[in-house]
Order: sequence, then structure tokens, then C-alpha cells
Amino acid sequence: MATLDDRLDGAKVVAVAERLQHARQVVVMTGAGISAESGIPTFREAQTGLWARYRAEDLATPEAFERDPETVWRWYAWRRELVAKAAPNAGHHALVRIASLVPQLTLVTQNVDGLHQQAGSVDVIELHGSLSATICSRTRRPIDDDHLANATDLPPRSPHHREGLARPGVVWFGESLPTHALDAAMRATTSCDVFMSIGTSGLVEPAASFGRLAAERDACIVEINPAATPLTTAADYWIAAPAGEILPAIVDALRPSET
Ligand code: BV8
Repeated sequence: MATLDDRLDGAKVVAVAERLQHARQVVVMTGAGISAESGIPTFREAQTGLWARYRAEDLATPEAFERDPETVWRWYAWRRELVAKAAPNAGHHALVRIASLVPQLTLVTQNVDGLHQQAGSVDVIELHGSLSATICSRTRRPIDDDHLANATDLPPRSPHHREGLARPGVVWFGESLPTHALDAAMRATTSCDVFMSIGTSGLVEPAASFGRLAAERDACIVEINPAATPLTTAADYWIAAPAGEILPAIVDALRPSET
């Protein structure tokens, strides 16, 4: 097994750490890939077991929920169980360390698994909502766990609207992203000097647009992903290796900032 030093990645890790060392504002955009090493299948990997015959994109839509609320509810219950058994990995923890070693780091995630927060990241911008939230399908008002615990229907009926059902508090395809999250991510991206894209295929909009925007504004683009993506051609550094390996190496290469 080649060590990091044997691979070109070693030199890139040092170069990225150098850029971070002198950065003013860093934006980190993560996708499902950063949770892969926590055992959570990425969004576009084939689903397992009962869900193997479904595509995630076909279940994560209002139409799917309208057509078959029980199946969609059960899919999210299955994902919640996966997340409940998962723990943040070395990549999540390394991002917490990097945030303490640079003047300002804004973490924007497409993930709904809450693992960044579990690792200790704060003020995480969740572009696509959270698996841990449940809302009313008609009013979008939050539904608390006590109400769900006593429910017998699948999905539970909503306490907020007579025709409402409980649904996950995530953003489905075809639904708009939360304005506050979009605005915060846009503000950080337009003023950052380093933009790190970690573990995302860059296929889902508008999340994928932030990397392009940062590149247009001449920020230093760092991509950590074993596979190339539409952002790779604009990246100043593309490290084609797992985030759980590279991010701790970047922490090791970073000297605690003088400030
Ligand atoms: C919107 C929450 C305005 C749910 C998610 C037609 C009608 C309506 C909209 C559209 C349309 N056509 C296109 C659109 C836009 C659409 C879109 O982008 N579609 C795509 C498929 C083309 N976007 C939307 O609908 C968005 N809303 O546009 O609103 C609007 C409104 C109405 C009408 C028109 C426009 C809403 C998008 C949000 C969808 N919800 N999640 C849930 O989770 O169930 S998105 C979902 O994909 C997840 O959040 C996931 O995070 C995200 C992105 O995927 P990735 O994170 O990148 O994951 P992926 O599996 O793809 O890739 C993983 C990567 O990790 C890989 O590259 C792999 O190589 C890498 N990797 C693997 N292991 C590692 C690793 N990297 C590092 N280390 C490792 N160890």
C-alpha cells in the first residue's frame, strides 16, 4: 500500500496546508463522500437490501411521497437507523481541527446526517435540511418526537393539519433550498480565498454552483475526492484520495496559526 509520502498527494497536502495557513476566509463544501468512511452509503451508490431496487433520486421527491408516503417514510426510517449507528470519521474530526487553525472557516454541507455537528463542527450550514427533523407535509411546521413515538400510522399523521402527514425535514428534488442557508453559503463563498470541495460529485444544483462561483472569483479551489467531478478542471489542487485519510494529513501539515 503506497504511503502518502510515496504519492503525489503528499506534496499537495503540504501545498494545501500552506494555502490554509495564509487564508483569511475558508469555505468547506461537503457531500455524501465525507460520510462514506462512517459507513453511510453515498447518494449515488447502489442502495442495499430492500432498497436495492430503488434510486435515491426517485425516492427523495415530493411526487414519490405523494404517490407512496409509506415507502418514502420507511426509506428515511432506514436511513435514520444507518445514521444512528454511524459515528463521525477522521475526516469530520479533522475539519473541526482545521477550523481551529484558520482565521475563519464556514462549513456548508449537502449532507443530512448531522455527523459534522456530532464531530463538534458549529454553525454548520445544512443546504438540504436534516434527517433528524420531521415536519408537516402541508404546513412544514416541525413535529416533535413525542408525537411520532405515539403514532401508529406510517407515516404518522400531522398534528398541524387534518390532511397533513409527517415527512422528513429534508429538501427534496424539485423543492427550494432554505433561503437562510443559501444566503449564508453565498455570502461565505463570495468572500472566501480558499474553497474546499470534499466528497461531492458536484451534480446537484444549486449546491454545485458554489464551487464554480468560488473559482470565478479566483479563490484557491481544493477538491478531495477519489473521482473527478465537473469542478476538477477548475481545481488548483485535486487530491484523488479518501477524505478520512487526507484531511488528518492536512491537519498534521498545518502549524497552529500565529494569530
Ligand atoms: C432546486 C436531501 C429550485 C434529500 C438532496 C427538475 C425539476 C426541479 C429541479 C431540477 C430539475 N432538474 C434539475 C433540477 C435541479 C435539482 C438537481 O440538481 N437535480 C440533479 C439530480 C440534476 N435540484 C433541486 O431540485 C434542488 N432544488 O433546484 O430548487 C427549483 C425548484 C423547483 C423547480 C425547479 C427548481 C434541490 C436539491 C436537493 C435534493 N436533496 N438531499 C435526501 O438526502 O434524501 S440531494 C442529495 O444529493 C444529498 O443531499 C447529497 O448529498 C447530494 C449531492 O450528492 P453528493 O453529496 O455529491 O453525493 P454523491 O453520492 O453524488 O457523490 C459522492 C461523492 O463522494 C462521489 O463523487 C464520490 O467519488 C465521493 N467519495 C466517495 N467516498 C469518498 C468520497 N470523497 C471523499 N472521500 C471519500 N471517502
